[in-house]
Amino acid sequence: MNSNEKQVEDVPIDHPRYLSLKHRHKIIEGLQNLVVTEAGLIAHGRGECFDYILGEKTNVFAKNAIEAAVALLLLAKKPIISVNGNSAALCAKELVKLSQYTKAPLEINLFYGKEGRIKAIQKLLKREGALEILGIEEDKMIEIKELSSNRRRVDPDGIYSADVVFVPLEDGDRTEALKKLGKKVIAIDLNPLSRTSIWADITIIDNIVRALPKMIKFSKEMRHKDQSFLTKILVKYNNQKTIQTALNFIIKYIKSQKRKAFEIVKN
Ligand code: PTJ
Repeated sequence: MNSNEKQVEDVPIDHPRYLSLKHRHKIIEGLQNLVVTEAGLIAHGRGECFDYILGEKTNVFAKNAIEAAVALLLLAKKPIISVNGNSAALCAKELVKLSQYTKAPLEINLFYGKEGRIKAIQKLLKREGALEILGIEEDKMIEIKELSSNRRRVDPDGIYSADVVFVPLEDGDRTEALKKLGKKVIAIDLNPLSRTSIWADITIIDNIVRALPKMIKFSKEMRHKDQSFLTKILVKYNNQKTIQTALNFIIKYIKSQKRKAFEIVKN
């Protein structure tokens, strides 16, 4: 047992922040296995902070976005799920399941292209049953000229030719580039003000660890529905409203927590 595994064992199951600590250790384990990059730890911390002020639950605006996201994935002609280090460390199993239900292949696409990371993520996804993984053949990759980061290198059979790209948890420059290429983008991001959130067509403002199991549940239920049923869900959906509702929720939530904190201090 390594020191991280020992620390996980030491977290008591009745600890008020048990789940949050468990996810932290998954990210640390990912760092030790090369799946996660050092900056991924910082990204996770930023996510935790937003999760806190979202009440650490899937709010109604996130649930509506999840339903619309699944409808869009099921309606897509060529959907793709982009996988990075943090999403693989936290939710490899769920990504594989979602890929199976929505028939959207998985493509590994990393911001930090460190030696051995693609192999480490590939191994993790395979262990969870992934059959087809794109983004792993160096020679096959082509570049998106709208993007200068390492993420510009994409698979011609995946992100490059996809009409709908699902980007759980990532940095903002790519969503903007994908939109410029005429693709529809679905994002999961706890920060409603990030560039990813603002540029995406559908922004799921929730923690990936809660959002993905719900996406799987919706896709199981919705995958046999006809096109007009799925289209109606999309037509009703408004992403600007989602972001505004999330921001209003945060303001209200912080005010209510402030009142609670004062009551505790007074008593
Ligand atoms: O594995 P790589 O090399 O592709 O790199 C991945 C990271 C995440 C390091 C890279 O994409 C990055 O630096 O991302 P940013 O710019 O820090 O953005 C990450 C976004 O994800 C932030 O807006 C966070 O609030 C959000 N976030 C972090 N953890 C979660 C999350 N959103 C949903 N669920 C989370 N668990």
